Formats: sequence, structure tokens, C-alpha cells
Amino acid sequence: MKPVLLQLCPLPAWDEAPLAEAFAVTRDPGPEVRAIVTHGGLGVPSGVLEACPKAEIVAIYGVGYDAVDLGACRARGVRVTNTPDVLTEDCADLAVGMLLALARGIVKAEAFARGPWVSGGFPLQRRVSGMKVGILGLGRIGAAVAERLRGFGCELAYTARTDKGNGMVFCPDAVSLAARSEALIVTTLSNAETRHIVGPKVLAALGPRGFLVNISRAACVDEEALLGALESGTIAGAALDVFEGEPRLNPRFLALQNVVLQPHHASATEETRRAMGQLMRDNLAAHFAGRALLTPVV
Ligand code: 8YV
Repeated sequence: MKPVLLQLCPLPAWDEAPLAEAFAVTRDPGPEVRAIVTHGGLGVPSGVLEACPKAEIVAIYGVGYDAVDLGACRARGVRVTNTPDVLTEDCADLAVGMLLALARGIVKAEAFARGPWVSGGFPLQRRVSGMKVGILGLGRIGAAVAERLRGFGCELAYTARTDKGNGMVFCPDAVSLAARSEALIVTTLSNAETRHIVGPKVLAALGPRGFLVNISRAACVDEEALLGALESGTIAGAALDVFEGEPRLNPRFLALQNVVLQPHHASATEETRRAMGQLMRDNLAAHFAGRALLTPVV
């Protein structure tokens, strides 16, 4: 008999078909569920583990595991896997694209070009090449962002748990990083330690010429403080791929001209989503074949 798999999130057809081959897929939690599939933002909502007492594994279609209660999984002996590495390059690409879009006003320029195009009417923008950029959290994605921005001749600094001795300027905390940065790119993990790590002090340190880019999680930024800073011009602008309460955005964002808003799609290319789906399914297959998990979190 096929093991029962609870699918909590929509998946592309190229994943749903092989999942349905290998598992009895259900959308409802229940006592017969042995595997749970979910995405990074959704995680495992409260009550689901309790409703699935025979669950053995949670396979996350995404790298972030902040929405899964790892302690509860450990206590129940539930394994957790995610999909790191395969999405690193896309996330870094989008972060750099968002910085370019924000600093160069690419989205507003497109609207302007569609008309009325008044000669000399589009305001001068800001240069990214050579910019002082701070990377908040130099993990895999942060390092890939740094690699790209080196090609732009940016002056790079970062925070991390330890000084990596990599030739970039190490800052011990987010405030000192923001103070030396014209753009701050949030690539850190989301956890209790990094919750609202970008708050009033960091925004003040970034200053009226500073840009913020967030491709991590909304929880890393104090959204109220950010909205206030954007509205008052305390910072120059923000490019955001993640929002509190997404997919519903705080309407205050929509009234702003100094933002670039993205629909949480840093990993959303066909190539990467295929690789994420494959890795997620390979982890499930390994578990049910009694082999070592490829990318275990727990
Ligand atoms: C996706 C993500 O939004 O990897 C993550 O943690 O947030 C993204 O890649 C998601 O998990 C896929 O729907």
C-alpha cells in the first residue's frame, strides 16, 4: 500500500504526477498520514502535526524552515528536510535585480517610457557599480549575492556569526553594517534572533540615501518601522520580496513611490523549481527506502 502523503501547498504538475505515483496524496490531515509536503512560507500550521500522529517526515519545498516547529518535530521523531543550494543562484540573481531596479528606478522608468515621455523628464537615479553594500547574513545566498556584486565593483561588508576572513569587511552587528552601507541586503535566516533585526536603529543608521533589499523573510524587518522610514524619507527606498501577512500587502506600501514590490518569487524559475521539486521528492524517496536523507534539517 502506498504511504499517505499530506500535500499542504500547490505544486507544479511535474511534481504532483510523480508524487501521486509513489504516494496516496491527500489534502486533509489525518491519522493515516506518514509524510507532509509544504512550502517555506506556509510551513506546518499549528494543529497539523497533532492531527497526523503517524507523520514521519515533513518535506519542505523551499530552503526556509522557520514556519516549521522543529522542536515539536524532534519531540515526535518527525524528520524534516528542505531544498537548500538548488535555489541559491536564483535568489541571489533576484536580490541583485531588485537592487538595480530600485537604485536605477527601472520600474518607474518603464512607466515613464510608455508615455508621456518628456525629454529630460525622468529624474536622475543612483549608481550601483561601486556602491557600498552590506549583506546581512553571509550564508549561502548572501555569499552568492556578494559574488555577483564583486563584478559590479561594490565595496562589500557583511554580518555573520563569525568573521569569515574572506577579504570583505566584517561587521559584528546590523547597526554598524547599515551605518557603512548605501544598500543593505537581507539574506539572513529567519529565527528568534533575527526577528525584526532591521528595526528603527538599523534604518536610522542606513540613512536617507540608503536602500534596503529583503529576499529573506518579512519577520527579519520591523515592517511598521520600515513603512514609517519610507514615508518620512528616513531611508531612500526598499525592494521587498517578502511581506508580513503575504500575499496581502499592507496598503501603505502601495501608496509609496520609493519601493519595488515583488511577489515572494526569488526561487521561482522553471529551472530552480524543477530542481527543488526533485530534491524534495528525493528526500521523501530516501526516507521511505530507509536511506540517509539528502538534505536533512532534523
Ligand atoms: C518559496 C522560500 O517561496 O525557499 C524558501 O524558503 O521562501 C521560497 O523558495 C517557497 O518555499 C516555494 O513555494
